[in-house]
Amino acid sequence: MNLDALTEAVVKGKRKDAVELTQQAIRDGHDPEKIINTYLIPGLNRVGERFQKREIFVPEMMISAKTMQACVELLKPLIAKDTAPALGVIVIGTVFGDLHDIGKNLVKLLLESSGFKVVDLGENVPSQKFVEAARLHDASVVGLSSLLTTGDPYVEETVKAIKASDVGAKVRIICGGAALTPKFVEGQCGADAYAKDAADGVNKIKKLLEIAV
Ligand code: B1M
Repeated sequence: MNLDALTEAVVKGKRKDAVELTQQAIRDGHDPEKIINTYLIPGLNRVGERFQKREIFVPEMMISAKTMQACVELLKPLIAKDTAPALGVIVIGTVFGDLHDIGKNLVKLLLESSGFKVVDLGENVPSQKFVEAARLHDASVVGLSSLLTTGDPYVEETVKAIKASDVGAKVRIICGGAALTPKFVEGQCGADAYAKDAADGVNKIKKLLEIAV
């Protein structure tokens, strides 16, 4: 089965087709993580390019995002493993002013399937909420997601607020998302790690916590 049609269905926001193609791919035994990384994410990347060229507008981008989310919902149970949350607590959220949550949700899914407990603060999260949640849940790591370049000041503010707080000495901070670079995250903001994608995020968190990868 040619799964390029799945990418095309995401680009065009054809939710019914995309869901049927995902179901077919599952039946054919395709690896769920590969379906996401090789066919769904590239579809949304193309949507982003078309948006940038003003070939499409926010409503179309929203329809494609919902199409992708419907497919991920089908794949989730196949990725999530029933492991005991023994590896530590990760507080995760998208920074203030940013409503993008698809990437963050993928990071959450992979972390949970790797045995972490994840406290998801959602989107548009003010810096103090990260600090309070880290304290309340005795988190080992706080993860920030940021897709908009206008979110850079909030990434910096949040990292600095956590570092300056009573939990700052204990909690490690990792940041990821299309708007960020390792130089900005680790250099300017002073976070402990930058992650380029969800799998890299899980590996870097394990390294920060000295858990064998
Ligand atoms: Co928006 N948007 N959007 N958008 N959107 C981008 C990000 C953009 C790059 C599109 C473009 O112009 N090419 C652009 C940002 C430009 C910039 O700042 N430089 C943009 C814009 C401008 C906007 C609006 C301002 C548009 C407007 O209103 N005029 C607006 C902002 C709203 C807001 O947030 N305040 C907006 C709105 C939206 C929708 C609501 C329509 C929708 C989001 C729906 C949702 O998330 N529920 C949307 C979408 C879908 C996109 C694109 C097309 C796709 C994003 C996505 O989900 N990608 C995006 C273009 C693009 O990224 N190519 C775009 C798939 C996802 C799996 O990837 O999120 O990058 P990503 O996550 C990856 C990695 O980055 C990493 O791992 C993930 C998986 O491997 N990662 C982490 C992410 N977080 C991590 C955290 C970690 C570790 C790794 O550790 C904690």
